[in-house]
Amino acid sequence: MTIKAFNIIESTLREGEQFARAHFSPADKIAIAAELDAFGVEYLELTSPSASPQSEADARTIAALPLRAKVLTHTRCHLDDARLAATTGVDGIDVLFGTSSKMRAFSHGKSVEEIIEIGTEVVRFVQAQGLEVRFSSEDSFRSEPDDLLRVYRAIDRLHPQRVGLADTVGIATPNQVFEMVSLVRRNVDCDIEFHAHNDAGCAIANSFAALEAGATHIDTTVLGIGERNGIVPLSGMIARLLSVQPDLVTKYRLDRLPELDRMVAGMVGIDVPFNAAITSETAFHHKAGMHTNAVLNHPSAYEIFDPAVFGLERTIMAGHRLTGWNAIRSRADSLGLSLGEEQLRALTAEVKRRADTAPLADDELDDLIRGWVPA
Ligand code: HCA
Ligand code: CU
Repeated sequence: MTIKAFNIIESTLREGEQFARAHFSPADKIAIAAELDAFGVEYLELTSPSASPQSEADARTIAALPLRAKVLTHTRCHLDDARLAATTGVDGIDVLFGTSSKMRAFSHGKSVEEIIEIGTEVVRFVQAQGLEVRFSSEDSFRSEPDDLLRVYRAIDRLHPQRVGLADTVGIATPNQVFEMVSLVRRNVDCDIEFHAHNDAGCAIANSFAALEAGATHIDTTVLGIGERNGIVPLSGMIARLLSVQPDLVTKYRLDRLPELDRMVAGMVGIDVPFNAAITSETAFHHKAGMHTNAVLNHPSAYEIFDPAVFGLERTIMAGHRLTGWNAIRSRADSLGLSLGEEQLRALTAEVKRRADTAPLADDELDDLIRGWVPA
């Protein structure tokens, strides 16, 4: 199925701030905004100015930067919050209302009619300020589909830029997302945004299913940081699309991803996760003999992306017991040494014997190779 549109609502400066270890200084926020803008995201989403005095000041600062990306802020669906947000100079406001029975019972206590009434008032207010508006329902997948559709249809009649579905608790499966987004697609004319949490490890798969069903905008954060274990990681979403439909992501500066992930990881005091798509330290690292042999013949044997696209290089690990003679030969070649067939096989056996105790560091392996070649 061909995906027609893909826009990123990059929420590191909103959802990302909800990550347990995040506390971005004003300078951090400016650096993140600049890097994401250089990468080419379409939208930046900022914490609500109602959250704290510094959040308000930072929203004004970022809204005033000369960025290509449109700047949005995210608020409760409440006139007071929208009024303040509209004074900050942002291009648009993403408003959020809880539609699930849990939210209606335990949080705001409003009926579907009241949600529509308040939603209409807030959406109209934002539109009257000449700003973009998105209306989203929190916890969409634990809301009654009939309630959701009533709300979305009523809001769609006001012609907002987008309605949003949020899998706030990360409970949805890809098939459920596909069904639900397809249903909403048949019922509204405006664009559709999707926000996926990663509690069950499905955030990227769910967002991809949403795009296949006709969603147009996906929320991401750098490294996926967010509330609990976070949302869709930007690099992961890019990897998913690049492998399926590259035309959707060649508009971005993919070579900036590694630095972007490293920068934000540093700011929140974590390493780039070992299993991050594209930017993990080992994302293009090959180890077992069968793998290294084939990769040395042709990288595409075990790589779906060329690391050069991201400004990266592949690495081949040779000094361990799973190694193969092709990897050892390649290492010897890189030292300018050429080994005969028998020498090579004997050397490989020796590496395996020694590395059975512990892997050899590169310089240990190189010393062994040099010593193996007769002077
Ligand atoms: C939350 C809000 C939100 C909002 C998503 C959206 C969520 O922190 O509960 O506006 O689309 O996950 O529901 O991040
Ligand atoms: Cu969220």
